[in-house]
Amino acid sequence: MTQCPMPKDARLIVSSGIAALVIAPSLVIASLVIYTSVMATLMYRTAGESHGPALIALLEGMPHGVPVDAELINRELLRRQGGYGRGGRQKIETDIVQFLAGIRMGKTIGSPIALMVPNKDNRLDDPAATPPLHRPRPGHADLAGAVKWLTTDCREVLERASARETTVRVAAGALAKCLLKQFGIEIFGFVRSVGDATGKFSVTPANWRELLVLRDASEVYCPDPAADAAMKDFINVQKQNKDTAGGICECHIFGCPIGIGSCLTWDGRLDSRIAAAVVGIQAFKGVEIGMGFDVARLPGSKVHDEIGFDPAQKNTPSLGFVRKTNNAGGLEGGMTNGQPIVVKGAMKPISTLGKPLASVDLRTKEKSEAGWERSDISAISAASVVMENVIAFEVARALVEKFAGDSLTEMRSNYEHYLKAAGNLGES
Ligand code: EPS
Repeated sequence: MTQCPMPKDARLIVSSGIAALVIAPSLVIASLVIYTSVMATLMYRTAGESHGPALIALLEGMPHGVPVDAELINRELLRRQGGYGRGGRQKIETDIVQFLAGIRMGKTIGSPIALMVPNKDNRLDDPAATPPLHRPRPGHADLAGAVKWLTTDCREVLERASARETTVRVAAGALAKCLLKQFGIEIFGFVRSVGDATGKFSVTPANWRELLVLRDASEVYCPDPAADAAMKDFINVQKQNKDTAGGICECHIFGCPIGIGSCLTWDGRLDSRIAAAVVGIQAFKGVEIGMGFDVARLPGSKVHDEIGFDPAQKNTPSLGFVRKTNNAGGLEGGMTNGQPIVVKGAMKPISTLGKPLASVDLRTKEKSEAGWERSDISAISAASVVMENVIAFEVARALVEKFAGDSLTEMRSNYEHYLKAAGNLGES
C-alpha cells in the first residue's frame, strides 16, 4: 500500500481520488488506494425552503479565534430585507441569525459553524397555504425544475429556487467579513443601475466611505441621489404596469494583498470563483470584472494597467506596485494584484409578473397564463447586499487557502511573514 503524505494543515477534506497502482516485475498487483488530499479551505452549504421552518448554513474551515460581530451580520440581514420595490414578505420576517455550533463567547472555535435564520412565514406543510403551481413562470426555475423532478407541480422547485435562500448566504458572507476585517480587507457594494437609470460616480479608495454614507441614505442603495430618484421612478412605472425591474450591482474590495487566488487551476482562480458566486445568485445573468466586456473592444495598450513603483506605498497591501488605471479590476491571472477588486453583476427582472406572461398548464399542455406568487417588483437593492457578501466569502476562502492556519493567530503570522518576504523581493 502506498502511503500518501498528509499535508500538515489537515483541517478540511476537499477532494479524494484513486492514488496508486503498485506494479511488481512478474506479478501485477493493482492496489487502489483511496486517499484524501487535504487542503485548508473555507466552504459552506445551505439548506431550507422559502416557506419551511428555517434556513440554515453550515460553514467549514473558519479558523479558531475569529471575533464574530453578530451586530454586523444582523445589519447585513436587515439591509438584505430592505430596498425599494420589495414585496410583502419582508413585512412578515425579522431576519436575525442564530448560531447553533462553532462559536463560543463571541469567537469561532475552529469547528464547523452552523447558523440558522427562522422563517416566520412557515407554511410548507400546509397544502392550502402552499397550493400547487401548474403554470410555470417564464424566467423562473419552474418549468425546468418540474420536468427535472418529474412533477406537474412547481411548488417544491420554487420553494428551494426562491431568493429567500440568500438570507443565509448573506449571513455566511457576513461571517466571512469578520475574518476579512482582521486583515484590513473591506467591501463596498451598491446598486449601479436599475432599468435605464444609472448612477454617475466613480469609486476610489479615497471616496468610498463617503459614498457608503450616501448609499445607506438611499432607498435603492445607490449613492447618487439623482440616480436614486430615477431608479425609484423606473420601479414605480413597472409597479403601475404590473411589471418588474432588474439592474446592475457593483462591488469594490479594498485591502487585499497581492497573490490571493491562483493561476494554477481554473477553479483556483479568484476571478472564476467570484464569477461563479455572483452568477450563482438567483436571477443573476452576467458578471464583469474591472473593465469587463469592454476589454474585447479595445487594443491591449488601452486595456492593460501599466506597472509603477512608489516606495511610499511599500507598506501597504500593494507593496508599492502602483497602477494609474485599474482596468483589470484588481485581478490578473486569477490572482489579486494589489489594486481594489471591482465586480459588476447583472440581475434580470423578477420573473413573477402581476400581468402574467404566456405559459402552458403542465397538466394539459394547454395555453395558459403563468402562475402568480407573492413577489417583489424589484429586489435589486437586496441583491447588492447578497452580491457583496458572496464575494466576501470567496475572498475569505482564498485568504484562508493562502495563509492556512488552524487559528487566527497562526494565519496572521503566516500573512505577516508573507508580506515581509514579498516586500523584500529583489532586495537581497
Ligand atoms: C424573498 C422572499 C420571497 C420573495 C422573493 C425574495 O418571499 P415570498 O415568495 O414568500 O414572497 O419575496 O423571492 C423571489 C423573488 C423569488 O423569485 O423567489 C427574500 O426573502 O428575499
